[in-house]
Amino acid sequence: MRFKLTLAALSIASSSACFAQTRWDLPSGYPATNFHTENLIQFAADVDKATGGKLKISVHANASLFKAPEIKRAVQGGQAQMGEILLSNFSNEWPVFGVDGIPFLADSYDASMKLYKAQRPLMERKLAEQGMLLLYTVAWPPQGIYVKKPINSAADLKGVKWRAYNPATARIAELVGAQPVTVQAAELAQAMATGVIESYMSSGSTGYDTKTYEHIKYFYDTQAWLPKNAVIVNKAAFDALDKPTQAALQKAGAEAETRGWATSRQKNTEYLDLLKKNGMNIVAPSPQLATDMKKVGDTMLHEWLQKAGPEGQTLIDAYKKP
Ligand code: PCA
Repeated sequence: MRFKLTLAALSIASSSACFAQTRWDLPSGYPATNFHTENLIQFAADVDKATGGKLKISVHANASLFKAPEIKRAVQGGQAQMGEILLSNFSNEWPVFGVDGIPFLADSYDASMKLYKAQRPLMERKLAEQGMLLLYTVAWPPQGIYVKKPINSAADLKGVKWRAYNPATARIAELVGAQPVTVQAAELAQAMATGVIESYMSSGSTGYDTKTYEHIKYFYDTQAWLPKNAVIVNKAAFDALDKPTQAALQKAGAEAETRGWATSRQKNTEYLDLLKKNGMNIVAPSPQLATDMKKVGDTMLHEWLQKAGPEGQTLIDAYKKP
């Protein structure tokens, strides 16, 4: 008996020595069926496979582990080893995080990718200062206006209860005279059901995820900007991995980025079709509404440049360079 126990203890000790398994948490703010989350799950499966099960990443969808605006700090503090954030949620901390939330600065997938390339080196530096790594980003589909009644101009949005998801969408509300209330995606369906909000700007993706068509019948396809989610990693947790595991994580991240951008592009039209099937009117903005929203964008770019200073100007110049 004693001999057996010793052998068992020995075998456990030796197996854990050559097979140390690491478990990471990956909080995200969006539902499990959202394309960003599906991409994260695929990423985690790829890492599991590439490391032979050495690094197990658990994706916690729909703000179940941390509320969306808290995920960045959780990763920085090591409460989560990695996480998915909406970059423009952090524009008050540092304007560069919010450059992809400025209306009509980059309003197509190609422009958005170009903006990302100009923004990425700056973000890598900032996140490194904060003890984190930028693994990858994926753009949301272009943002349009969900509203209960038909609108012809921005003036028609006056006094409307408007859901904001970041400082930029709150600023848009102020500029058009709507009443902003900040509500994260995980609470959006409830905010519509209880009448807390009656309008908002977002993608077809979030409109579909939250069954917006049950409460709101119009989507004005302004294609105003494409905000990005970013997947970030705690640097100390990363450094504690062996080299092959680090390489596997980075490779799976790069693949998730390519796959995510392609899926976003492809699903954009699918989501709009699904909304239509569920009774939503997908409307092209009138010339007046388009002009009004463009003006809002011009004001916000001006305000952003004032806040971001020379660093911001350099970023915009790099983006605009042909
Ligand atoms: N969906 C997220 C952010 C941008 C988007 O398309 C949301 O509405 O919260």
